[in-house]
Amino acid sequence: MKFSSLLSLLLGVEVCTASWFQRRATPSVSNIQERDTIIAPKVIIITMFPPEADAWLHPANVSNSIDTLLAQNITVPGFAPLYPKIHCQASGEACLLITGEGEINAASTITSLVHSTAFDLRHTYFLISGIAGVNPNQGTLADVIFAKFSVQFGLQYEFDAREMPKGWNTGYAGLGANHPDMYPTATYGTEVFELNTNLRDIALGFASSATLIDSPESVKYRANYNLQTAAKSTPKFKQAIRKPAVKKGDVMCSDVYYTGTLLGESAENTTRLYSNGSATYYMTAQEDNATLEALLRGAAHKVLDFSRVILMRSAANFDRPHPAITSYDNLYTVVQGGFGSSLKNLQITGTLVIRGIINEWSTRFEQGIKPSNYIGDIFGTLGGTPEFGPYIVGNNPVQGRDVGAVTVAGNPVGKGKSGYHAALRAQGF
Ligand SMILES: *[C@@H]1O[C@H](CO)[C@@H](O)[C@H](O)[C@H]1NC(C)=O
Ligand SMILES: *[C@@H]1O[C@H](CO)[C@@H](O)[C@H](O)[C@H]1NC(C)=O
Ligand SMILES: *[C@@H]1O[C@H](CO)[C@@H](O)[C@H](O)[C@H]1NC(C)=O
Ligand SMILES: *[C@H]1O[C@H](CO)[C@@H](O)[C@H](O)[C@H]1NC(C)=O
Ligand SMILES: CC(=O)N[C@H]1CO[C@H](CO)[C@@H](O)[C@@H]1O
Repeated sequence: MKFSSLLSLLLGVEVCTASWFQRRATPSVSNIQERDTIIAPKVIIITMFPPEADAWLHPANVSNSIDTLLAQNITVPGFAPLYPKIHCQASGEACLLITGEGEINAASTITSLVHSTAFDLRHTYFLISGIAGVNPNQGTLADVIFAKFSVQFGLQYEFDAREMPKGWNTGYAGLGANHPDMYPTATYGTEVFELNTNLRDIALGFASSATLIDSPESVKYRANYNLQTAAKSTPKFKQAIRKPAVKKGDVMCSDVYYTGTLLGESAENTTRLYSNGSATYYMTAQEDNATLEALLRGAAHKVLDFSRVILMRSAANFDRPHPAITSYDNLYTVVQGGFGSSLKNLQITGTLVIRGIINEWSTRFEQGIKPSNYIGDIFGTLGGTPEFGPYIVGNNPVQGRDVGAVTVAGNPVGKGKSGYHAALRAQGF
């Protein structure tokens, strides 16, 4: 290629970039300039796809539903191509956005929100509101949970189960680990997030007065989980066969939409392992730790307050089959009837939470709800010491702190028995 044509190519790219920028940026800039005030929402509802949003945007006949969220539609540069706008009440008190599904969409959209000049998010509560799969050992169709932890399943090594090493119960092991039971030795920082439990409990309190919706199909379908194994007279899935309820529970997030008993159990194990036994996998999600990572980065720069995040998920389907059907049937053939009721239950319970926050804004919520537990990520990016993760011996890449631990053969090991054994295994003992 001749130099001149290279130059013109480069210039061409430049011109292209400029016109792209003008085309894309102008509408949003003028959107921002047309308003004389920056919006400081009290609550932003974070949904992932249109059915979750529609439950809020068109809340027909729900008593006490909040004022319409379609009074202002504001384009935010960087939002998903399919969902370019955030929707707000006329007052700006509550807004709603759709991230798009999966972790990449969630992280990109929330990062764009965090850096938008149209909003002041410093006092905003974030209500993540999405449907989920449910672990029948923990809960049932149409349950609504408020989470303390979100754990990331995807950051693992994976063998196809047909080729997995002898003696393994799953094809997955943590990054850097040489066995499924071993704590990962490589951490990306997004494996585990912990949220403000004082706020979680207040939200749960508001939501508990809700009368949850259920469907006749779900009533019938859940009963299948009552099947008893020959050896035992008590049902294996006690929680799966009760009526839907509002509960505490943790989220396991994965881009892969898996189905089946073994992957479900593997996710239970990973959730326990990554959180050092603190988290229990109750609901699935495809976005939450991406959303939480983007919010955490905003919080690290004081753009928003990570103690104001509420994670709510409602069960649309079971993650694994009942004892009489296959995993294939669980995904493809059975009618579980939880989709509509889980969507509705998020809106019913979430409305109580939002009303609670707005009603007691000046007396309680404006100044924030102080957490009494650790909040943040595995690195301790926001300060404090997580009860999970490997960073306790001055090896923290963000904080470099040293909170003391024992050493095996010159190598640092974690607190407790499992840390000790993991370190031994890692060294070939
Ligand atoms: C916002 O968008 C919705 C459709 O998504 C529309 O019905 C509504 O009128 C819009 N609001 C305004 C103020 O334009
Ligand atoms: C989960 O962990 C338990 C206890 O260590 C083990 O018995 C089981 O096989 C594991 N399940 C899977 C699918 O890895
Ligand atoms: C978590 O467990 C791992 C081993 O499983 C250990 O290395 C680590 O130190 C533990 N973290 C904390 C905070 O106890
Ligand atoms: C969030 O968690 C899921 C499931 O554990 C994981 O696959 C994903 O990579 C995590 N996302 C981020 C951005 O860390
Ligand atoms: C089922 C139900 O209550 N439907 C009502 C919803 O609200 C509209 C408008 O107020 C009524 O016309 C419906 O009867």
